[in-house]
Amino acid sequence: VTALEIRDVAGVLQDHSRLVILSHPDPDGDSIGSQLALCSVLRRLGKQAWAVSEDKMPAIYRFLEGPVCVESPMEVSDPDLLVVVDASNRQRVSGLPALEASGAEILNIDHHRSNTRFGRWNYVDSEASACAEQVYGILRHMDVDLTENEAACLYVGLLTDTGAFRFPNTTSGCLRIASELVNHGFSAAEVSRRVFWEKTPESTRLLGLALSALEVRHDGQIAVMHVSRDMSREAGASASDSDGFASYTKVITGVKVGLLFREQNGEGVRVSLRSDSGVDVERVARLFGGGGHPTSAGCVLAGALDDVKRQVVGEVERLLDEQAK
Ligand SMILES: [Mn+2]
Repeated sequence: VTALEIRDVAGVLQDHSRLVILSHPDPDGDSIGSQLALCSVLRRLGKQAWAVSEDKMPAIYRFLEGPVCVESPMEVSDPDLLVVVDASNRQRVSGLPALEASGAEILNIDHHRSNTRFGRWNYVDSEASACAEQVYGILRHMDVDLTENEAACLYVGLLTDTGAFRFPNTTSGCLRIASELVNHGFSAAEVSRRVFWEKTPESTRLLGLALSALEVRHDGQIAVMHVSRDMSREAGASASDSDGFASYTKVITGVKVGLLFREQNGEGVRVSLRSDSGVDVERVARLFGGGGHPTSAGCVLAGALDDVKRQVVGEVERLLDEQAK
C-alpha cells in the first residue's frame, strides 16, 4: 500500500495501458463526472479505457455521455489497472468483484475522510471538495488540455458534491477550478438547469406529497421527511424521482439535521442525512453501516419505515444532546 502525491498519480496512470475506471453504487454527479472525464482523457492519450458500473445511470446525467458511456464490467477484457474514484472502501465499488479476478491492481483516488486506503496506490485528499477536483489536479499535472465535454463532466462533479456551491466544502480552490472549467466553453447555466431544475411532473408531485408530511422535531433542530411506497404510487413516480429531496430538509430556519427516509422498491429504507458544519452526521450513518461526509451521509436499513425512522432519529437526538452538553 503506497500513499501517492499528486505527481505520482500521473505516473501510475501513464505506466498502464488497459485501465478500468470504477466508482460507488448509486452513481452521483461526482462519481459519474470523474469516471467519464478520466476515461475520455485516457482514451485520447491512446490507452484502452472503460468507465464501468453495475448500477443504472440516473437520467439527469445522461447528457454527459457521448464520447464515453458507462458500460457493464462484462465489456472489459484483460485490464492492467483498476482506477477507483470517489469510493471510501472496497465494499463501495460497483463492479469490482467481476474485475478482481484479472489480478489488476487498484489505484484509489478519493476525498472521503473515512477512506480505508484499499488500493495498491492511494491518492486520498479529504480537503478536496469533490473527487472531480482531484481528477482535475491530476490532469493538470499531466498537461492535458480538456475538451468541452470533459470540463463539463468535472464541473458537474464540483457542482453536485457542493450542493450547487452551497455546502461547507465550497472552498476558494473549488471555485477557482470551477471558473477554469467554465472557460472550456460549456454553459454553466445550462448544466445547472439540467442537473437541478429539470424535474419530471411525477417528481414534482412526489415532492409536494413529501413536503406536506415533513415534520420538525427536537425543539426545531431535526427535520424528518419521508417518501413511502404509497406516495410514490400516488405520484406515479420511480425511485430516482426523489433524488435531491434531502436538500429540502435543511431549508427551515433552526434545523441542524435534515433526514430523508425513502422506502426502497425491494427491501429496506434508504436514509439521507444532511447537516451544517459542526454536526457530524457521518457518525450516525456509520453506526448503521453507511458512510459519506460529515455534513452529507447516507445508509440503508432493513425494517419498516416507522422503525427505521425511530432508530435513526434516536441516534441523531443523542448526537445533538451530546454536543449541547
Ligand atoms: Mn464525491
